[in-house]
Amino acid sequence: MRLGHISAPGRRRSLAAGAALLCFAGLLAGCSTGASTTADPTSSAATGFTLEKAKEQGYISIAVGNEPPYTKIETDGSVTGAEPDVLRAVAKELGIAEVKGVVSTYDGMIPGLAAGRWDAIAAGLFMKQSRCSQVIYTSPVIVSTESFAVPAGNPKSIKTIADIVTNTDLKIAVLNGGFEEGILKTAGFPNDRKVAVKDNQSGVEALASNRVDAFLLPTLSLKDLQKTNGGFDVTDPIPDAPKTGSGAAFALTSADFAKAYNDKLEEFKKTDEFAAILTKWGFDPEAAQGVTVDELCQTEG
Ligand code: 6CS
Repeated sequence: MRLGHISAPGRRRSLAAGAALLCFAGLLAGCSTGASTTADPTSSAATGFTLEKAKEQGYISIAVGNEPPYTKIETDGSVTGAEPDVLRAVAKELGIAEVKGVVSTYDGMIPGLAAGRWDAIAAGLFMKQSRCSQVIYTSPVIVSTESFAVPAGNPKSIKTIADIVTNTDLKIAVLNGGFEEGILKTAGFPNDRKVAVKDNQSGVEALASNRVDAFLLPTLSLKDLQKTNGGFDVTDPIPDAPKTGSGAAFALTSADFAKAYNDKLEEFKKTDEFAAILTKWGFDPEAAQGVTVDELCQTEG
């Protein structure tokens, strides 16, 4: 669900009530958000995350992938990266002092939100149809690109999604349950040439050991991995990959908080501080301007 569909207060409450009823009904028979989880009755998922809860606990907990520059857990345990830093600034505007990061796989983030393991997702969880139906996405913070990690010199000239579909000798690594796995599925890429890996280091290692011909991941994430893993090149952004856009995501039962957060975010996106955060982490702050959740939620998968 996206905030653009929440308009008049009466409609918003009816949407929130509807979502809560939907989710509560789902919880009785396995949560309706599509996750087979049962939320702790006292958790945010069961009752919805609220500003009152945030102020009562003194923080907002967020699921992150620990994949710089989108998200990063620092050595002292603090959470940074483009998305958490934006959320921290907006949460401060709401009077919430602290942000706590919980590392999760991308495919575990929405079920974990439904189960109340965290209050929100701020991870670069790219918007697409199946995700947009299970959470409330706020205004896009990041719009970025995808690339291939390839052996030095790109000997098989892998540059586009069409290249890997038509060259039937190629094997491609993607994160299990990640956005890129959906890109392959939408493109009709055969599963017997896909290698699903559990984390980014495994993807880089699969490439280094010649088990795959390329590793598909966001451009800036691959460039960050190059700092600690030499021996591969990062292709230019893939021209025929879908636009990757992300923003914070909240449980369907948290419509009121999501609306309050999004109103502050829309203002924050106009500030120099927003631009400074995006630029610090290597993103183009202009890329998200003018892009809507509705547009990004059209992405198949
Ligand atoms: O949204 C996702 O699933 C993808 N997002 C990022 C920031 N990295 C890889 C992941 O597959």
